[in-house]
Amino acid sequence: HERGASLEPSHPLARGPVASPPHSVDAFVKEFLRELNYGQGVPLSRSSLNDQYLALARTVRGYLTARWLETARKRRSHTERAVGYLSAEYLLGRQLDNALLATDLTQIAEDALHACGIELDALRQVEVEPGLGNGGLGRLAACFIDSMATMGAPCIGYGLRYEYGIFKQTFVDGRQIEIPDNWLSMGDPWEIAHPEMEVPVHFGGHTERYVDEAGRDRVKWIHGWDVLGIRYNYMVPGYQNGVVNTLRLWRARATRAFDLDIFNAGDYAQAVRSQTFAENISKVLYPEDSTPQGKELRLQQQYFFVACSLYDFIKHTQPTDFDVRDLPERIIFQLNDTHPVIAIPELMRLLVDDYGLEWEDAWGITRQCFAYTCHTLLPEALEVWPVSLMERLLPRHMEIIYRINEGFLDEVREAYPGDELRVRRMSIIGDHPERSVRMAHLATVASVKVNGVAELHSQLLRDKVLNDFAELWPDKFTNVTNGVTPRRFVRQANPYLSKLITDTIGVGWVANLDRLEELEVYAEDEDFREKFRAVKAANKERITRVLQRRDGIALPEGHLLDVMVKRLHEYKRQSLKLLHIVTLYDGIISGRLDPASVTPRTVVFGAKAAPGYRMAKETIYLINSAATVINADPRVEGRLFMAFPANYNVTLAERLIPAADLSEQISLAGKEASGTGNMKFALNGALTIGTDDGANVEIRRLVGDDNFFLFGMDEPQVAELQARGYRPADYYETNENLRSAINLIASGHFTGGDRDAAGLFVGDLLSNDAFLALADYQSYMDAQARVEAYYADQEAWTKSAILNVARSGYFSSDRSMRDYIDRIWHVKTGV
Ligand code: B1H
Repeated sequence: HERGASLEPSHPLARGPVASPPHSVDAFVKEFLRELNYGQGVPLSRSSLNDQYLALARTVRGYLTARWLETARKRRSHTERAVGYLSAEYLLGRQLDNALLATDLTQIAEDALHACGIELDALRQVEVEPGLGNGGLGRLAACFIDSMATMGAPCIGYGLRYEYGIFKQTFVDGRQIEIPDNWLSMGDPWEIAHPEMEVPVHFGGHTERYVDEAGRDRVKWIHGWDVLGIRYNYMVPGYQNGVVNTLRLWRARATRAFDLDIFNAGDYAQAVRSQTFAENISKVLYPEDSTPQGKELRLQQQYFFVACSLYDFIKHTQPTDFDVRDLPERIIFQLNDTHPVIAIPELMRLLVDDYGLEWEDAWGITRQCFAYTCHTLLPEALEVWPVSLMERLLPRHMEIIYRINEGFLDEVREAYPGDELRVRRMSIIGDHPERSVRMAHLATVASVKVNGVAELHSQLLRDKVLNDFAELWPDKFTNVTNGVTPRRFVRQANPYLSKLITDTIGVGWVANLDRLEELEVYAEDEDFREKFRAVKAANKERITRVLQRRDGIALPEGHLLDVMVKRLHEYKRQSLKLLHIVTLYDGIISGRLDPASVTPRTVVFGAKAAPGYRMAKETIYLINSAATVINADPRVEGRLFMAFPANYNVTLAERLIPAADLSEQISLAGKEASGTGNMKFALNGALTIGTDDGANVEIRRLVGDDNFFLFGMDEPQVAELQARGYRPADYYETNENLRSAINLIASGHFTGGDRDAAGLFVGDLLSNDAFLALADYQSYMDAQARVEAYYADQEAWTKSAILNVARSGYFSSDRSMRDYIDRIWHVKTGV
């Protein structure tokens, strides 16, 4: 206990970083026990599983922190351009395994825990996954930041630290019930809070004009109310490369000034209530996927996180003498859909009002700092905000948007003199049904590049949704096909397949997925095929254990495993999948189909419905009802089985996808922007049955027609049928199997005799069917018959499965990031 010399700020130890603890079992045990004893405050002998998990997570976090500090130090020493990924969602999934893999500590941790009498696997189960996203869009953001770290590219992810993530789904009598996801209740060992780093964010009020000392006309925003943004850092480790990037999520806290006024007025209760009001901003993730709800709180969330992020980037990551005119050399903000698009007027406001730049100069800078990714084609999914709401909540931003629009419409009029219809179509302000801001137009006008997320999607964006803009600025539009991280979705999720691949071609594929090509020749190798089948079988055993423990579901053995997991949405057509199963079942019980001729098949569904989406919830209820009846019917002779485990999430995906034989990607052509589940299945050796939609098009082209079950209309055929006038009843009347299946559902057979319970579903199919399920029904049934025939030849099936793996390296999110870097961001890697 001697007194050491005090450290000068310039001393190497003060400048950090401190070296990582050594990679040895002994060192790990020591660190772990230190976290348990002095962090959790318990001795090993009295520690709970949660204590042990938290101590383990903090131990691993320690190893990451050393690399994180080092990465940050290196980044500060140069001025390379970085990517600021702005996303309202990050669907991260569990962190522990990913962190262990990135630091190559899995074996050491296992041995170290073993020495303490603890099983690593038991601690893995304790982790609650952070579900800060809805589906594909949020998961994509998580894959992208993983890839950026693995490529050593400078990237900060910015988003919201929701106190409640995507709801937990349970079923009561087959109906979805939502339970709040209180994911932070046991403490989150992965976050590093910085309550002292407060960013003020303003709302409401009005604007005033004034003349500054230099005699220039300026605008002042007199704020109505404020909140504070509190910084939470998460580490994003690259795969065994020493790089750890940052994900920075914001939590809202009431300002002190805000409630002090009220305290002083003597109303304590009101003061506490207003605190709650401010803190509501980061309270909960909106559970709508693909269909924004236009709620005021949602706009507050969007502006809140974007304002914090821009401020943080300029004030906290750049040197104090930083000149905002250099922003385009330092940052490119990627807008993950329109949710963060309010960042555009916010940057204009900072440059013009706070930094005193001239409008034209500020606009010149802003136009270089953003790029926009569109994730949809559904017209109802394009975000708009009523002008009245914008004026009330963000009056200065509304003025700025008007001015941006004026300049833009001048440009349009100059390019197309006299074409006022076009001007109206392209305007950032729409008039119907009420005056509102079209966020996709604002994003397109201000961005360097606009991209879709798969080839077909980008083409439809150019040709349809944003056609006027593509005509005006053809070079602005580009495609970047989505990808998924092979670290989480192959290496971690499928250890058996990973071992087989590594034993065969070496370990390089994990960070260079193109190397899977080297597996191609092994499709012809009988011994390899045998091993590949053994991997699938082992994964099926694993998912059987998982579903037994998690849901009490007993999967039958030896079935074709047919999986449809994704958000419940009409355009994705879970209804069509249900019609397929009911047709088989109906055939069996009516004697038209010999059960012995049906390929034994288990269909697994996973899907959450937005809480307010009636049709989606009815579909869930019908699937559950059909499962109960079909699974219990002895006439089926065990050849059909349906499972619908509740609460499909990243953790379940990691267990389920590696076991699948057949991947259902059956959206109506032209509706699914890309899909990313489709890629995860192909990479894990499932064959796809799918339409020519989203990234399915590219999957089929790469894996080959012989290894993909294509069905249904393509997009031009869909457009043509809709133009002709689609009548679902025509298909019902002329297709006997279809009619019989629908009649069986309508009769109440699955709903305990209650015809009304199936009424909404059946009524809509027969009279509306907006996504043409009936039109694609026969084609889908035929394709399923081809699946059955092909599955009977296990050697052929296995060959195709291997070729799916070997030819899907393109779908690594590392490749997506490479494309963004080359075509849009132009940032350096390996730093
Ligand atoms: C996708 C969304 C989405 N597209 C609004 N759009 C949301 C829209 O909370 N909201 O209001 C949330 C999500 N999500 C998906 O993005 C596409 O449907 C998929 O096809 C695509 O693969 C994925 C990633 O690009």
